[in-house]
Amino acid sequence: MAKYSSILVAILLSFTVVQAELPAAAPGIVVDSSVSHHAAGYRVNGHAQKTKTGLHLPLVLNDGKKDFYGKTISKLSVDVEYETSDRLHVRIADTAGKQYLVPDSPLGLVRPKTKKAASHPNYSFHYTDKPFSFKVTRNSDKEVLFDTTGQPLVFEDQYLELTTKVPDNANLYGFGEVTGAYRRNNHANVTTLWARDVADPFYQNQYGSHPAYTEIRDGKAHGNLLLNAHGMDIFTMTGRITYKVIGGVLDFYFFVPEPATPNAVVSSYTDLVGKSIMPAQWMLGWHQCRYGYHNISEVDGVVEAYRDNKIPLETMWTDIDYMDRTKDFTFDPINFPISKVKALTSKLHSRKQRYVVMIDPAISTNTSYEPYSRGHNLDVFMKLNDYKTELQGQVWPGYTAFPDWWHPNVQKYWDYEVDTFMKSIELDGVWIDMNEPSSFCLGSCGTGKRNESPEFWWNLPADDYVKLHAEWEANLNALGTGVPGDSRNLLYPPYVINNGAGNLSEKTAPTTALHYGKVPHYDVHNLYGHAESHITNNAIQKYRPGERVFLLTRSQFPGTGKNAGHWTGDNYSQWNYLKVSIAAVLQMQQMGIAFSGSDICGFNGDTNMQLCARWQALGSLYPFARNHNGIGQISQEPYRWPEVAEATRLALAARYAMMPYLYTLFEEANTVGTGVWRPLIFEYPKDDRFLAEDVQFLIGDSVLVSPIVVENATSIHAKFPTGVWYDWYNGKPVNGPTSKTIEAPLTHIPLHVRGGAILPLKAPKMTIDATYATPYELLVALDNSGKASGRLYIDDGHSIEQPKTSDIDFKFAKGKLSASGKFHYHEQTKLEKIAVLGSSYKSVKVNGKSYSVRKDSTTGAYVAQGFKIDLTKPFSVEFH
Ligand SMILES: *[C@@H]1O[C@H](CO)[C@@H](O)[C@H](O)[C@H]1NC(C)=O
Ligand SMILES: *[C@@H]1O[C@H](CO)[C@@H](O)[C@H](O)[C@H]1NC(C)=O
Ligand SMILES: *[C@@H]1O[C@H](CO)[C@@H](O)[C@H](O)[C@H]1NC(C)=O
Ligand SMILES: *[C@@H]1O[C@H](CO)[C@@H](O)[C@H](O)[C@H]1NC(C)=O
Ligand SMILES: *[C@@H]1O[C@H](CO)[C@@H](O)[C@H](O)[C@H]1NC(C)=O
Ligand SMILES: *[C@@H]1O[C@H](CO)[C@@H](O)[C@H](O)[C@H]1NC(C)=O
Ligand SMILES: CC(=O)N[C@H]1CO[C@H](CO)[C@@H](O)[C@@H]1O
Repeated sequence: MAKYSSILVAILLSFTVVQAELPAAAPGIVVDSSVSHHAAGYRVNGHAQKTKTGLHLPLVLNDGKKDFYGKTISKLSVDVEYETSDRLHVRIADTAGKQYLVPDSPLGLVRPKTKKAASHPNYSFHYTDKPFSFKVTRNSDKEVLFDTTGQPLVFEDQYLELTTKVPDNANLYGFGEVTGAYRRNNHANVTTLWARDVADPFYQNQYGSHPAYTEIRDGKAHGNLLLNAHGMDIFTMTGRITYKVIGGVLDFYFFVPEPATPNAVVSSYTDLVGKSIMPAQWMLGWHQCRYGYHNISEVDGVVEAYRDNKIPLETMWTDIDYMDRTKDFTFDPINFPISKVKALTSKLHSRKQRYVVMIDPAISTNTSYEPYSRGHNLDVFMKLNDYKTELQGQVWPGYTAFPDWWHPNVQKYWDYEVDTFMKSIELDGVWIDMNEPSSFCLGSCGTGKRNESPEFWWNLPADDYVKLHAEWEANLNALGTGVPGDSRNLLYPPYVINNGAGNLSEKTAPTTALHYGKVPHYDVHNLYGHAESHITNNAIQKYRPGERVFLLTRSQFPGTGKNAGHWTGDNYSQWNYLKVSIAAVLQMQQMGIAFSGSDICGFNGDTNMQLCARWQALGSLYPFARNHNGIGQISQEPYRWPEVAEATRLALAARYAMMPYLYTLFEEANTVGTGVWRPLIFEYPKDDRFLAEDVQFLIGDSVLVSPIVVENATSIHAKFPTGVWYDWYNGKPVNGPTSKTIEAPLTHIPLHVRGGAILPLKAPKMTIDATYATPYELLVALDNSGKASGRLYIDDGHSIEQPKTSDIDFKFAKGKLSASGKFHYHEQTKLEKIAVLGSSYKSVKVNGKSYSVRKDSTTGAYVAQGFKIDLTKPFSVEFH
């Protein structure tokens, strides 16, 4: 949830004093003065050494200017590993090994240790000796993908700088988490990565940090990851990308798949960082939440109202409202007494519905609060730079301690708290918020005053806040700007990244605070939420062994997708936020966090009927679909307006009908890595019309969505890729490539099915369980040559281990539909309906028996039914 109103944001901005000589300026202004063009640079010292996995190059510093923003490190090692045929690893690190590295698995990458160099890689690595520079090229067309020639290389303890040349109009996608257009500005822009609790400002640093991009050049794609968790500014300027990083090493991975498709880049990227979590089927149902439900009867009332209004509801949620004085793992004894919460979860479970609540990392330091004393006794909280005193920041319950996810006791601690809590109400899933981590004060404001109740800064008169802030700052400064034994200035590193909050420690833990092993928060800040998602996922697995985990996290890093899903944070109930929610979800798909979505109808500010109707329709198709509202705003459950209710019923009917298709896409995200939602340019990389398209998009490769994101609009001028596209509702074909105005009255979201696709479907019901109990249907959408194909993945829908699964390939050609593949799952429901778009038929022969085919006047399809085809073995049917 958000904590700032816009007035307070204005107060905050008045604090953003920028030191004039520094290259980064206030958010929103790019000042990329490349002083480092005078940098000494490095040269290869002696000979390159061939290693088992690639190449080792020792570097030494040239003569010239140094110590720009830290202490220059004169001896470096370049290690080049030809990890796989499509993945190259180039690490430029200090030879002494003192700089912080992103930890290995489980927090870091999932790669097995490379034993020998890939024998026929798709790329080549080239370097020059003096000054040292390097290039990565793609072998198939000799294209230069990354090139540091003639660009400075700076390597200091608190400042790394490296530049690659790119084409002047490079099509760059990624560098998230950012709110804005999907294709990134390639002319003059800075993307700052420093995890931050803020309500989705455009083009500023926010909750997650992904120093990775995909570039599409002449229809071909490649990708890049800088595996570094430090604060950084990434400048995308005409003709180049410049990284300015305040610590760690230059650990680059290049993804060069063949064929060079954007989807293959995502697949290659997620081979390294980890594949997206496999959700249980119920998680793909509709979710309802708000911050500001006053009591459990109000929550129960929402559940009943959904039912009365015949709108599907799978999962009911509660924000921090349920807690006793906003303390984790507690229940408000008056408004959310545990017995009544338990009664609600029991009722939900009896109706095959679920319940999820929020947990924050910050633990109240109230001395009579047991989760605190247990954590304190296990010594699991973050410390100040004396490595003794607990850090005490401020979050919702007042002064709080922050679990150190790196502490050897923390898993045991969190397992107990999470398990006890979840058991107490048979909770189905957990939502972790505020894990950048967010803190409402600067420094350790609670030290020595844990039993007082601090006021929230935004409730203070501006003058008082200024005084209080000065006091916090003085206390923090008094502790020193670093940690003993580390010469770095951790509070005020000389290079000032473009952090929208100002100094690095604003609104979060101080960068001088220590984690286990005396690791300063400075080095792991961007990993904090990611680490929490790992520890929490483990804890939930112990609570329900063998069951897939429902976990949603706000902060993320490369690889978080293997632990959790993500919602895009505290957006606003405004049309521009409806629009950019699409880019935000596409960005998460590319980063391997397939289970993602935005707060439907908007979080901050009041929504309205028209906006909510359009958002419900689009949001019903988000990979993770949840209506969520802020405190103090008008109610926005879909049944509050008849039009919104109708838009929701229609769009959710499409989602629930497509559930087997959607679930199959999630399985692909979990195994191959491809997105559940895909930008059109990822499927049609040669169609330049789609380079900057971020309103229309695809679900998988077969369903085109053309949503309305503009106030008062009742149609969209939609672009269609090559081939035939059938209207989902009436079957009318559109022949692409073309553009066409599609009518979209208030309750309607245009959807088109690709000719050539076979979609496995179910009949939509009020819950996922009821939907899955209906028979299967196939929608066969023929291409212009009368062919189609599709895939269906089946398992039990909820267990982590799946000994017996089915993976069915459907093919349709010359009137014959055949199913082959793996049929190991004992599927009970049968295939009872086949609908064909694109050709007319009179009858179909199934198991030697003939059934008539009729034309459905609504959907325009030729429909055969009346049979029961077993999905446990291959079959074929013939249409005549
Ligand atoms: C950052 O910290 C310095 C040193 O305490 C202070 O002078 C400056 O005002 C701070 N900037 C902001 C934006 O708070
Ligand atoms: C980055 O690009 C966007 C979109 O072009 C623009 O709105 C924004 O102001 C730019 N940011 C900076 C810091 O220049
Ligand atoms: C890409 O790598 C694979 C695996 O080594 C190889 O089979 C293929 O020929 C390569 N493709 C190109 C175009 O280099
Ligand atoms: C619950 O909250 C609603 C909305 O504020 C209020 O109308 C109702 O009286 C409350 N019920 C109970 C039992 O407190
Ligand atoms: C600490 O918790 C106790 C018991 O819930 C409560 O009475 C007390 O007011 C709390 N103190 C603070 C400072 O919140
Ligand atoms: C939408 O229509 C309303 C009512 O006519 C009008 O007040 C509003 O300005 C329109 N919005 C836009 C973006 O045109
Ligand atoms: C905190 C913040 O950045 N809020 C922004 C949300 O969006 C509105 C409208 O775009 C902006 O005016 C706010 O500044």
